[in-house]
Amino acid sequence: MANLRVGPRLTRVQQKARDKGNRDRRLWQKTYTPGGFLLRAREVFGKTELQLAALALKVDRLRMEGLVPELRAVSAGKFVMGKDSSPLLQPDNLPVGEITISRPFDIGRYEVTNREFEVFVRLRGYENEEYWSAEGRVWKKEQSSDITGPKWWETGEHNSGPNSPHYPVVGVTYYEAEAYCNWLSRVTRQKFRIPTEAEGEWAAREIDGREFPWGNEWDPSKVASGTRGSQPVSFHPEGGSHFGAEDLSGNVREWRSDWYNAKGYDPKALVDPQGPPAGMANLYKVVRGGSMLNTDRDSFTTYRRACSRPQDRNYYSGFRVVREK
Ligand SMILES: [Ca+2]
Repeated sequence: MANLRVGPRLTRVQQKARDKGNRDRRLWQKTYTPGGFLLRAREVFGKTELQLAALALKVDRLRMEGLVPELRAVSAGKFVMGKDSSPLLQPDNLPVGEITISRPFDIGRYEVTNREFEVFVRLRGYENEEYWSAEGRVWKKEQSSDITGPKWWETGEHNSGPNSPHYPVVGVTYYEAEAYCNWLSRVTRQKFRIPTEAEGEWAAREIDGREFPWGNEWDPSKVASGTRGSQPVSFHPEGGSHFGAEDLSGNVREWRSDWYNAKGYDPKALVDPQGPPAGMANLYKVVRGGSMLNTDRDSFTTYRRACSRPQDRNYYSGFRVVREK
């Protein structure tokens, strides 16, 4: 009988190597979904985050984008921040001043989603202290049990957790949002952070000083409002801003990096304002945009301010990122 075997005879060692190569290829194909790649690579190959980051960047930079929230470009520019002629005048909206945003930046098209935040959680971002500010580490230590994810992450309440991938992440303190940005910066070697109040208002308001991100007319159909729970982030594209960021008003309210001063803005801080310095009895961070719990138009104006303690975890609060250029 003729020998029907095709190809050279493989030694046992070569067969093992071939089988392992096939397994790795299958695994690679299976896990090559955005974000999923890093998760599986860590679980299966036991690589550190920095090794993974280097690998991901080397292998395919474009696919890495799946890890990064979708972004929209925002130009530098000047705009009038604050409001002095609202029927419901808020003293914290004063003084009105022309603000310069000196550098263009990118802003998240949407609020950060559970799906995006899940990568941070599963890569043990909560356990890795280097992503956390000193205040964030203190907050974690003060909790009665170890914090390994946002509030309601495990139970799935309030559209939280991995079973609600396209909903905004909620139940995160300012510190958790900040740690996520630090982690994302480390993994991508780019600079991500929480927007300043001025950056967020500029991204929503643009040069024409509009009342709402989409224009001057109040239209509740353009905003996630008056619902008991949050909505998936892509539900209101018609409510997007000039720069293409959506849900800047409504859905979940969003952390800003500035400390809040109820007496208003610093009249001298006119170029890239950062808010009042820490340590001046500031207990609250700025939050912006109103949430799905609100129904009145004023909550959704581009200039309306609100505040929250940085350690607060609410089901109507989340955040979005900016990326520096
Ligand atoms: Ca929002």
